[in-house]
Amino acid sequence: PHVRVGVIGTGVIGKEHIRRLTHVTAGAEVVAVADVDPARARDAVAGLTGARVHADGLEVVRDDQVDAVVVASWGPTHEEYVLAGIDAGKPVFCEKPLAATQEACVRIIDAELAAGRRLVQVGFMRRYDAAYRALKDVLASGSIGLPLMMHCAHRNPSVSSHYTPDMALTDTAVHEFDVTRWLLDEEIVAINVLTPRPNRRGGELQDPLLILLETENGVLVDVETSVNIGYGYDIRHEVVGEDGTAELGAGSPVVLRRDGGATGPIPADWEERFSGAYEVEMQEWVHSVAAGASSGPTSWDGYAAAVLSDAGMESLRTGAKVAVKLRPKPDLYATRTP
Ligand code: NAD
Ligand code: ISE
Repeated sequence: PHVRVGVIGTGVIGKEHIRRLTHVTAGAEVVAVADVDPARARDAVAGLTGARVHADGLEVVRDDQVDAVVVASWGPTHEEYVLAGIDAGKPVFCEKPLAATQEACVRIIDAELAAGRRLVQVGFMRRYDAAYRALKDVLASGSIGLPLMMHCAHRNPSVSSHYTPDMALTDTAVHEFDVTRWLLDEEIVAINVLTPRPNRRGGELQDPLLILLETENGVLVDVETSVNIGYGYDIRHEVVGEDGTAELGAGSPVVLRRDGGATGPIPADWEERFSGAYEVEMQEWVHSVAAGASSGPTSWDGYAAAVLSDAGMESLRTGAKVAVKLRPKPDLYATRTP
């Protein structure tokens, strides 16, 4: 069946999701949108006949013509819309972070438990990226033995003036928190955030960060976040195993050699690097909505990432390693999703 989608938040990624749902995803149609900036909402559906513009995101959730909701507004506003979606019994695709605090994520989990079913998918799109999926397949094959360490880099060319110091954890490293849990299939038990010499391009921002994670089985993971690196959007991930290593490829199918040098393009931003992943992510979400079965990263995954973000912020503030403790995992989240 055809899924009628309402989109809340029509900024950079909201507009991209609308474009994908309209022109790329099969079996979906955007029928309603809202943004606190009404001009942005109107602009986002300018070419879509029949799509309604609501004054408020809650009206999108309540709209009878909306079967499922995409939340792509600013992080602190997610909780209200996700809870409204669960209350209305409508599936919600929520961009990361699921909510601004772990307490808010617990409220979302409790609402799903009360509803008795999973309605929420969180936008951790790396799980849908072809290179990350291939890396996970290598780990599962056992060909490099047990994983011992991982080295990760998350580099953005620049960030907007709205980017606050906490966002290096809540907005940026949150992807490595999730992908570490997903690749290793175990929880992270400690986090230590170190602060190297700051990059002059970052102004007041503490950038870069070097984040050390420890997992239940003793795997150590280092994560560099550099959000003012200038040269491009660069995502690196290497797993060191007992018998070998596996890492994401450099990305470009073509390397140019001329004038005494070898070069290949580097993506400009997350949209370029992960465009394929967002497409698979949206398609799988729409299929799951049409089938009435949830899939993808859950509220539990959003909660685990939020606990790590909170612990990371404490570590950044105190300079000490912080233990990470999750509440017991409800059975609702026991089955594995992609
Ligand atoms: P953005 O600022 O471009 O867009 C956010 C939009 O939400 C703005 O148009 C704003 O007016 C609107 N908005 C804010 N509060 C609202 C509210 N209460 N109700 C309705 N609309 C509201 O930001 P963005 O870069 O598009 O990011 C949006 C979300 O998507 C964030 O949570 C961000 O972390 C996430 N994101 C995820 C990825 C990814 O790789 N998965 C990439 C970028 C952004
Ligand atoms: C952004 O919101 C994303 O999710 C991107 O994937 C990430 O690279 C960036 O740092 C975030 O601000």
